[in-house]
Amino acid sequence: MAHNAPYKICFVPKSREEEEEDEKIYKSYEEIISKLPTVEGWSGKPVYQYQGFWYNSDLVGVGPLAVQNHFTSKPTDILLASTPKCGSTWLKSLAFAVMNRKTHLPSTHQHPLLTFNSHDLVPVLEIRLYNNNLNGNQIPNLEILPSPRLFGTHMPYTSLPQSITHSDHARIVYICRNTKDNLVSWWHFVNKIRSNISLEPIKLEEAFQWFCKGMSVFGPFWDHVLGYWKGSLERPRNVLFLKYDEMLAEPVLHLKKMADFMGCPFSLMEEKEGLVDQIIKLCSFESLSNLEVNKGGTSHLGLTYNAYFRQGKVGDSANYLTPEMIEQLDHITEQKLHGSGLTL
Ligand code: PAP
Repeated sequence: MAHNAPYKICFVPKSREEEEEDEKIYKSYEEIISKLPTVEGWSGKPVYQYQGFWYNSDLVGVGPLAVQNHFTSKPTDILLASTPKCGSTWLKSLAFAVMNRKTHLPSTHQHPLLTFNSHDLVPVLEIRLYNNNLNGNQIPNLEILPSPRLFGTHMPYTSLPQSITHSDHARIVYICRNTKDNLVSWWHFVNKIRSNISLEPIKLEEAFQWFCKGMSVFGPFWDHVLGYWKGSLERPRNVLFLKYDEMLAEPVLHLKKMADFMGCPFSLMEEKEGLVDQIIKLCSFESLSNLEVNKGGTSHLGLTYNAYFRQGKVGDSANYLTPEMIEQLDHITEQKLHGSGLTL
């Protein structure tokens, strides 16, 4: 890709003193992390446990701590949250297309989603913006980004900065997915990452064990989902809780719900003109996965973007998991979600 992802403008050149200051700050976070429980994770790199959740050090560096200390939300911000492999690539595409539909008609041949993967249009706070491994110890200047700003995150609800969770205005759209498909999608993704760094693939049984112990990436999966679920019950005007499986079944209904929640509902005229359907088509698995950028472009992990597009279906896990694994996962899910009012 010849041009830079739009978010890169927030890494403005800094003076030598400012650079040294950033470096000092990141070093202090590294020190905190060096004292946390750490094990060798599924990618062959250390994973550390911070505030009850597991983070891959190579994937996020000290990102979560930097987000907590430096990110200040604006009232117009929208945060797209998920635990990995629940449909964030899709959610980001939809939200970006909805929010920017006046400047970028979904039917235009110049739409940014046709040349950028959605992760480059909606950067993840702790992975793209505050990740010292990725950005050479530079703290970004997010003030420079035009409002309303769209960000992604995989951080758990309970670890988000208070400027988001205590704001009357900032909104969060969370997407989750049924446990079994999440596990299988994650397992495939893990093996793509591993093969990229010349590691042997891990067996499904092993990924299953990691997952059940809560040590999947940004896991425990169930605690992550429950955090946002509770947030959506306590602050329904600020947290919208979506399920990938339901969105695939009824995309029109959910896209309209999202647009309402994001404060940019579709007008009757827009609906009549077919904008809702155009956005759904633009962001469909078939359209996005066949774009040049998503077939051949490379992500910050060094993976080609096609790693983010596998099947895009509900229920594929049945082709991989044994009846025993299904029973065990269903049992854990039932136990964990018991009494919450949530089913997955
Ligand atoms: P991430 O956490 O690494 O960003 P994420 O996008 O959340 O990944 O999840 C990837 C899943 O979403 C994949 O599911 P699968 O492995 O079961 O196939 C991927 O195929 C699916 N996906 C990606 N884009 C779309 C889309 N446009 N529509 C529906 N599903 C999609």
